[in-house]
Amino acid sequence: MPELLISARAMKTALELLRPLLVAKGVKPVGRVVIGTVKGDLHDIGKNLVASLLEGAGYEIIDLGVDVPPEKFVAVVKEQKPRFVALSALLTTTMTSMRLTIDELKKAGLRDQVKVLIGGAPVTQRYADEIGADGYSDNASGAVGLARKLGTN
Ligand code: B12
Repeated sequence: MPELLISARAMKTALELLRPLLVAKGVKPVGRVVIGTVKGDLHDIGKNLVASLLEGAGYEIIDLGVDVPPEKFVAVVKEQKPRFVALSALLTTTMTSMRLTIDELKKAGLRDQVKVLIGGAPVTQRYADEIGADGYSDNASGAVGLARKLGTN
């Protein structure tokens, strides 16, 4: 565990240095992504990896951090009009917040405006299908592939 946390911190610092090189100056973003770890969940290493790879692939990232309630996702989708909402969960107990977030997007009449991507260790394609997410991947480069497949703004 200590080694994992130390390497995550090293990765974060390195990515801050690499960010300006990865994101080519003046290039129009290919799409906007709102990303966060769902309510009740504080794990962010995988979410940060996904955000960094998407950013490197030209997406504009709005990172809401961890423990993000469904209402927050809804409010930001309303305001920022992203193409994608990317949800991360690492606990079996917080996976249910993914379903709640999708339900809240539906209630707010926003579900058709965004593609919802989900991931995290306990999440599966079967769960994605069950809750009506648009895409699932078990890794960060897969998240980029999904975003490309599902289209830009
Ligand atoms: C690191 C860690 C922690 C750290 C988190 C630090 C941080 N800043 O993230 C700390 C110590 C804080 C922690 C706390 C807890 N943890 Co913890 N933790 C882990 C651990 C060891 C590694 C997770 C990780 O970072 N993996 C590395 C990253 C790169 O992988 P990843 O997150 O899966 O992400 C990849 C993919 O899943 C995917 N992906 C991820 N998100 C998304 C999103 C999208 C849209 C897409 C497409 C893809 C995608 O791409 C990523 C890159 O490849 C796991 C064990 C494990 N093997 O997973 C336990 C684990 C997740 N934790 C667990 C538990 C129980 C807890 C605690 C409840 C412990 C406690 N009793 O306090 C708390 C919960 C706190 C909370 N409310 O969230 C359990 C969960 C069990 C379960 N079935 O739910 C696990 C599985 C450990 C275990 N075997 O028991 N934890």
